[in-house]
Amino acid sequence: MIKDLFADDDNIIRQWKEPLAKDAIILRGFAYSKAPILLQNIMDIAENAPFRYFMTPSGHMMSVSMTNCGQLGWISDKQGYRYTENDPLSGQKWPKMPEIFQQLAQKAASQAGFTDFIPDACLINRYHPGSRLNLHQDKNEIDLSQPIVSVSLGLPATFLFGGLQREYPCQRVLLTHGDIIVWGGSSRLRYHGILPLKDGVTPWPLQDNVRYNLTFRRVFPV
Ligand code: MD3
Ligand code: FE
Repeated sequence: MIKDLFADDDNIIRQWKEPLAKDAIILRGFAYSKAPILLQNIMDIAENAPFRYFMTPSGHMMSVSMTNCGQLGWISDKQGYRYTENDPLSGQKWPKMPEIFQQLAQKAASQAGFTDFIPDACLINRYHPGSRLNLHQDKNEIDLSQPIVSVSLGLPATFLFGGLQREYPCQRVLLTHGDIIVWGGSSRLRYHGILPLKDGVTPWPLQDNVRYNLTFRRVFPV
C-alpha cells in the first residue's frame, strides 16, 4: 500500500504570526487553504450585489470597487460614509454573510486574543492594477471595542500602516494571498492605506491581475 502523500495537506500549508504593532497582528497564510471557497462565495455575492465604484463625499470616484455582505454594508456617496441595511443599487438587503466567512473571521480574531468576535458587516474590496486606497481611519463603526479582521486574496499589495495621526510615519507591509490582519484595541484607529496595485499573476482559481480584500467589522454593539 502506497502512503497518500497528500492526506494531511492542511499541515503543509505555511502559516505564521507576525506582530505588527501593539494590538495588531498578521496571520500569514491563515486563509490560504480556504481561498477557493472564499472566492466562490465572493462571486455568488457579486451576482446579487455587483461590485461598484462609490463616489467619495468630495465627489471623487474611488479606484477600488466594492460590495458587501452581512446585516450591514459600508457605502459612500455625496451624503457621506456610512452603513446601510440595503444595497442602494437594488434596494434589497445585502446578501447574507456566508457561514464560512463568519467562522474564518471569528477564528482569526481569537488567534489574536479577541474572543467572541461576531461581525455584522463584511466589506468586499476589489483592486485592479493601479487601484489604491488613500490613508484613512476606519471610524464609522459605533462599537470601537471590537477588532477588525481583514483577509487578502489574489495579487499582493503594499499596505501602509500608520499611527493615530495622519502625519505619523507608516510601516510598509506586503500582504499576499491568504494573509489575514487582525487589529483592535490601541491600533483600532490607526491610519492605513493601500499603495497603487502592481500587475502580477495570481494563484488558481483566480483570474490574473485582481486583488480582493474582505474586511469584517462589528458596527453595532453586541
Ligand atoms: C485599519 N481596506 O476597507 S484592510 C478598508 O486591503 C481598508 O482593502 C484595506 O482599509 C484593503 O477600510 C486594508 C487592512 C487593515 C489592516 C490594518 C489596519 C486595516 C487597518 C490597522 C489599523 C486600522
Ligand atoms: Fe480601512
